[in-house]
Parts: sequence; structure tokens; C-alpha cells
Amino acid sequence: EEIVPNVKRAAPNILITGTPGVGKSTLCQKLAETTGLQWLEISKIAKEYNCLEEYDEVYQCPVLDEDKLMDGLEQVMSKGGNIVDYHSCEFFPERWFDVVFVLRADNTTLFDRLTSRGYSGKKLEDNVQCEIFQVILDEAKMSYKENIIHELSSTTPEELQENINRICLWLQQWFQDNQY
Ligand code: DAT
Repeated sequence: EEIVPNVKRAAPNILITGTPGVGKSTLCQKLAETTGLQWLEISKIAKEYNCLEEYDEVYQCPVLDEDKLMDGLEQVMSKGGNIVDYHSCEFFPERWFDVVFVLRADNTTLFDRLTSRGYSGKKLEDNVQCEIFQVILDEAKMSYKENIIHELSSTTPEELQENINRICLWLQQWFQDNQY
């Protein structure tokens, strides 16, 4: 068994999570451009690493091999400097993240965004319900220390800009606090 040393990262790892459609990729893309941190789109990486198994007919999405994915990501995450983008957050190792941002959008906005993405029926309902019952926020609270979790409203373009500014400020503070 490999022992992972608890070495301080040269740059922080940021987790951006939330229900599908809340605006994670939109935010992460802008953040990566602004900060130079690396955007890790977990859904894409899972495909590249061959971590998607059989298709779940009920949820209309492939089943993820989480252990294989975590093994594949360990090295890049240990180095730091990543923005991880995923609609779930409970199976990542807690030690990977310095901060967790949970994006939120209001129900009608999310409904419209997911409809234009082509979601319908159970898949559409489940995702809107997921947001109404703040499933991902609760998942984050069960998986990470509460003082590193920040909820961000992500409904309007103005809020998108505010969120980018806020995360950039957080990042500056991190570098100030973690100078060797
Ligand atoms: P996710 O990656 O969480 O699934 P996305 O970034 O693809 O979400 O965004 C879904 C849609 O909503 C997309 O058409 C862009 C739009 N959007 C995202 N954030 C927004 C914001 N803050 N204001 C307005 N529209 C936004």
C-alpha cells in the first residue's frame, strides 16, 4: 500500500459543486482563465480514464467507478492548483480540498436551463428536486468541515461575476496565508 505524505500544496485545490445546470462549468472556465489554475471536469475525465461502467436506465446516466477515478486523480490533486467541477462531492477524499463552493440557482431558472439542455421527464424532475431539497449542499456539509464550505447564488450573469471575484479574493488570501 502506498503512503501518501501530507505535504503542503504549492497551490490550493478548489471544489465547485452543485446540481447539474447551476453553472459550474461556466464559472470554472472563467476561473481557470482568470487564475491559471487547472479546471478538472470530472465527468469528462471519468470518460478519458475509462471509469464509466454500465448505463443506469432509471437515472439515464452511466455508473461511475469511483475508486478507479480517485486513483487516477491522486497525483494531480496532491500537487494542488486544481479547480474540480462535479455534481457530487461525497466520494472525494476530504484532504484534497482547501475550499468548497456549492453553487445554487432558483428553481425556475434551473428548470429552464435543464429543459434547454434537453432534459425531460424523471431526469428533469429529479434534478430540480435535488436543488429544491439542497441535496448537494447537505452532501458537502456531511463530507467537509463546515468552515470551508461556501454557498454561492448562481442565477444571473451579475452573480457569476461576483462569484468569480469572491473566489479570486479567497485565492489571494490563501497565497498570503500559505507563503513558505
Ligand atoms: P453546470 O456545469 O453546473 O451543469 P453550466 O455551466 O453548463 O452548468 O450552466 C448551465 C446553463 O446556464 C448554461 O447555458 C449557462 C447558464 N448559466 C450558468 N451560470 C449562469 C449565471 N450565473 N447566470 C446566467 N446564466 C448562467
